[in-house]
Amino acid sequence: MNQDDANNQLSRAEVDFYVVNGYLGPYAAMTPAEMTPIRREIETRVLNSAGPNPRRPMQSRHMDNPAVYDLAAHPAIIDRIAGLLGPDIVVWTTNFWLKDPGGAEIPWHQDINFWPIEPPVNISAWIAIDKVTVENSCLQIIPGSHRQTVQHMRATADMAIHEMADPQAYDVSQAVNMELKPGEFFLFSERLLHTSSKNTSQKRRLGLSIRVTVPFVHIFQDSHLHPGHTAILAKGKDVMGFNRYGGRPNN
Ligand SMILES: O=C(O)CCC(=O)C(=O)O
Repeated sequence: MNQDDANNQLSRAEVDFYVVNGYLGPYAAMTPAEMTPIRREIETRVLNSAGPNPRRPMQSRHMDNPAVYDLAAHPAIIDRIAGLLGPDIVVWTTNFWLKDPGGAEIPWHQDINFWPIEPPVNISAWIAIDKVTVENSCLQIIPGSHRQTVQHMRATADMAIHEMADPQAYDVSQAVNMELKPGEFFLFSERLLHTSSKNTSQKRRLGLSIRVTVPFVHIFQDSHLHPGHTAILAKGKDVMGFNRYGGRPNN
């Protein structure tokens, strides 16, 4: 085992922490200096161009951009998730979260309320492309909230997504801010309650969510994903054959 492999192995205490709290991290996949050219590539070749999903330009850019593919398949992320989900690992989609100054609030929600996967098994890695602080709307999470499924209801018109968790179902005084340097990420469960406030600063906030599951999960191509969508078999093998995989794009 080389040093990197050893660093990406989760300890028993880290696994226990994830089980109890539904999140883990932050960890560094790379330094802020290493993230600088990747950020430039994303600014010039991803944010200003159409992606594979005609309705969601920020989604599944691992399919058309090699730098995004490399982030999604990064061993610092995938090997740690393998420490929780086992040796066969699928990145089923990716999504950029761009919040310019003035960008709208993402209300408290559990991701699984929105997703086309069955059974509902997922760990997300949210990796910071920009420096992300309370000032420019870092994610907030509620540790332990992944242990129950919460009812969702219609969100208000000023929010960036159409449904939100029932406000009676959680206690915001328990919220933790996930401030990250460029290249840092944290992991969280498909049921962990999370939010990000309106960006009232003058600083852009850009991050990438990498959605990770296992081969026995069906990825349905409903209205969330476009026809022709492909996932990444990031580690191990798929003996089930339900899902479609693509390789690293070469443009
Ligand atoms: O970046 C954000 O503000 C929201 C991210 C999010 O909801 C997610 O990654 O599931």
